[in-house]
Amino acid sequence: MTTLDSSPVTATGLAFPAGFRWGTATAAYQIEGAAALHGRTPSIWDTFSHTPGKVLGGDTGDTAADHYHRMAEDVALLARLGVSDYRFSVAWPRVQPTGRGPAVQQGLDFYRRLTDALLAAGIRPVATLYHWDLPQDLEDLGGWPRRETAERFAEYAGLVAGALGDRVASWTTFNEPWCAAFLGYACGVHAPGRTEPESALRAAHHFNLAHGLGTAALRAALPRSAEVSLTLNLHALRPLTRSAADLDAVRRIDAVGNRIFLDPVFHGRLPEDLVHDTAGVTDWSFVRDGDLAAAAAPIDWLGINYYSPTVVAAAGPRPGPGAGVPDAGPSPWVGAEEHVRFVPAPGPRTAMDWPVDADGLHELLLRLRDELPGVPLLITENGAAYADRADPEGLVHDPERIGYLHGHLAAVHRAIADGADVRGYFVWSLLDNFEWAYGYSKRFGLVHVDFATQRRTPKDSARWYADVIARGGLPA
Ligand code: IFM
Repeated sequence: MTTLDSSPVTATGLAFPAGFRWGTATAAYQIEGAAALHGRTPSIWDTFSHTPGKVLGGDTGDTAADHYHRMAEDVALLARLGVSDYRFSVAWPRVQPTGRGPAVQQGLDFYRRLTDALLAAGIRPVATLYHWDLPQDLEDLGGWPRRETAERFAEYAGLVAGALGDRVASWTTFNEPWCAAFLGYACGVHAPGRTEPESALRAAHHFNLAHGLGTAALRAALPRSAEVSLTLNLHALRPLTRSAADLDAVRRIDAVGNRIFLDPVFHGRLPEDLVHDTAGVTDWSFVRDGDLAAAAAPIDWLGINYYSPTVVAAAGPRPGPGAGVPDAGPSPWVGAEEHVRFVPAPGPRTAMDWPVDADGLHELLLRLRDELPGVPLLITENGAAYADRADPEGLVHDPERIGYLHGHLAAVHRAIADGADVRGYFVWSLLDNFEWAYGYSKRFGLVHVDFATQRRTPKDSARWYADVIARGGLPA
């Protein structure tokens, strides 16, 4: 298999360490389609996307990028990129439809075929067990705010590891539990669309618990050499000013955005200030003895998903009634919402309206270098959406994405030079896909997908990334 027109390997500009893992990432609901095939039952995202008004344009993941049927073509695209690793997620409702009981073999067979094809192409499969698609049956019983969901997850983890552990050596329990807990249960812009602040805190705790129980289940089912990890979308926070009030606003967002996961998973404790800040919402009595020790089961690396930094300031005086300020709707920042405001960062923006700021990634990596010594890091997602179009020759020119990726890879390189133990980098995403509440309106792929025909067209950024991988770094 030849790589995508990469230029010959010449002198490198910024060389990455030998063995650096180069990859791309996807998630099941965003690409697979085949939503009702071979025993798969609805997940919370099927229900949510089929609820009018929840997803832009009424888009659903019913067909998505039809990866379920085009898996071989997509693995061939990965091989042409020359990646060493591919990060994908397993759809829980495809392999254990009701969230309990035996696995559906046809569901597992899909992931057996996928991982076999990856291994045949010399690509290491990196399997994420949960990228937001909870079986609807488990949500109907209470979802993540209910403790039993964590126990169900551990059973599911053991079941998938038992089936795929002979071919998958790299595992991640959860992708971005912050989004699943707070966007799903506090502000409701993600599935299951609930707006219950206490439920969001319960969900966050049960994600930590499920991560720990799931890690134990994976270790029990996998060979000792297997890696177990967790991926967090840590917020790279900056105060607007160095004032005490702005620094306190950052502390609050750090507690409910970052330390709510970092402290249990790496230190076996809850952040005391978070417990204090959220006292009006919950007494945290749902945390039982032993839960935090379970959450702190050792892992092999931490995955970081980074897109842009967050600038935070203290909230100003609240406008009085009739001040003409629109109601912003429920906030995901439980316990902090009254005290903080978010300030748009300056500079260029992606199609998501997210600022392009690679320094935020460097800052985050140095923070983790200092706070989590000895924990290897992988950038499990980084990328950008732009309004890509195929030109009459069928080419997709995406210079902004190349600029974005180049800048962020340079930031990773700088962080490594500064002592951060970063072992790999995965572009989000391989393919244009279902971007959650934005439906198909945002394109993150290295490969353009025409959703009417499912035709795949590698963008210029795919050729650029293949060249970076072939060189082992950024061109001078
Ligand atoms: O598409 C998502 C992905 O599912 C999780 N991380 C952020 C991406 C872009 O929004």
